[in-house]
Amino acid sequence: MITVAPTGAEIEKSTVPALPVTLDELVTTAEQCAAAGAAVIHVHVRDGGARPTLDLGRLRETVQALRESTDLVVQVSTGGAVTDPEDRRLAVLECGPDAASLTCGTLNFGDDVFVNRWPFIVELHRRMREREVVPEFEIFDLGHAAALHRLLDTEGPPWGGRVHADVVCGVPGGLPGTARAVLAAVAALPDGATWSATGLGRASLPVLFTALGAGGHVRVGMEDTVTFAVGVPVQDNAQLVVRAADAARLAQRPAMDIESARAMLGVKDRRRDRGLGDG
Ligand code: KMH
Ligand code: ZN
Repeated sequence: MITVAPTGAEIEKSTVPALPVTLDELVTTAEQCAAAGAAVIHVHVRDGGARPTLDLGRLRETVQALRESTDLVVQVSTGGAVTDPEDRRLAVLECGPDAASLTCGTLNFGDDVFVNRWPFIVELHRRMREREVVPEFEIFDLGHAAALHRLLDTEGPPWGGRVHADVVCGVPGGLPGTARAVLAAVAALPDGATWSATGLGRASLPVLFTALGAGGHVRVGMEDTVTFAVGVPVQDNAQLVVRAADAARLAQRPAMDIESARAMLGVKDRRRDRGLGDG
């Protein structure tokens, strides 16, 4: 399963003009990435000035537009930017997504701190279950895998009953971008969990190949990677999805289609909400 994370909250449009920040750019990106083999889109939105925002109206409009234009699983970020307060991050769940990220602990994030207090993690988990939203548990460090065990032991399974985690490597302050780090984190996940892996920057390819070799799924995109090769900027998100799909084919693990991904993650089918009357 290929997830695309096209935008993120950290990269500036002024330094990376190919970053999709408007609704039109995001929809075009989603269509291109779905055609290239992506099954899930991890969504951050930007405001009119291309700054990260958690504006609920903009999020709702985005979820709706992505659902109308593709069959991709729409996963919104509850991580936001490191400056976003907890109440705004919780409110993201009101935009009607299929899935949402749920980061399982605090870590240094470059020069900043990405704060995820235990009571906040529990609240996100409870609200996702109430709203029938499937979490993707973000594991930026080994202790986050231990926190995931604690969460499931004390609060029970997420909505849909499946546990899917994303191992994120290469954040300065988190897991390094090595095969060994990916495998250590995966070994610490709950039994039966499915997982994907994400590598930032120069960690992209080692992490991609490790995930393919170790039976995992992959996340790629300009949230994490804006350099395609030494000295070569990424052209667009589809280029990264094509590379991941090519690598998966080479590994004889071709990209999972969207319907299989929906079944694996156990997402609720909200596509009739798109108003096409197609049931
Ligand atoms: N932007 C990071 C602070 C997520 O989307 O859930 C958090 C992040 C994780 O990107
Ligand atoms: Zn994100």
